[in-house]
Amino acid sequence: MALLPILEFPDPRLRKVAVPVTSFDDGLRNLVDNMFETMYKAEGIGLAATQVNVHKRLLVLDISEEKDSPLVFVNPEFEVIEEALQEYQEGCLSVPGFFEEVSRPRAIRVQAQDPHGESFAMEARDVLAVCIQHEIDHLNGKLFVDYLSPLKRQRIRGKLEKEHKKSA
Ligand code: QAP
Ligand code: CO
Repeated sequence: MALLPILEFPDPRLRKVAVPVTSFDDGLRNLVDNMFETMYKAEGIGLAATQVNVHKRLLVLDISEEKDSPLVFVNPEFEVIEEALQEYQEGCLSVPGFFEEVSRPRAIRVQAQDPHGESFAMEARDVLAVCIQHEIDHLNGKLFVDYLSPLKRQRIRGKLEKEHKKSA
């Protein structure tokens, strides 16, 4: 297994739209393992392939306290089943150090494939629904900071650019 570098906002590669996964092979399963290792090490609850500069439609997450409930979604699609919005304080491994309230539909139905190409569907609500919507946004080149005011987004961008210059 290997740790993968995580792209950070405002890296333009985070804006790429990921393409569907078509081969369900050992390469894909190795990528999934590396994404989990990277996510757990960074103490994240979700990671999309886009964030590790792989522009394919897959994401991993684990919202459990014990970090023993890994979930993989390949080629995920969702529909809203409860329009009511919930506010949640979101963060992102690609926007380190910043957490802001974002509103999203409270419950969704997700269809996806597993790493072997088997299709499944599930309903998700609360934090799980937030996390899945946040990660699918990444696959479409979208970040949680896009839901904030331009002023807030610009401040976050400025602070992260400064950090990046320091460590460059
Ligand atoms: C997306 O985010 C998410 O800034 C996953 O310093 C977030 O795992 C979905 C993290 C909230 C639902 C609710 C961020 C760790 C992790 C940071 C993450 C940080 C350390 C973010
Ligand atoms: Co994120």
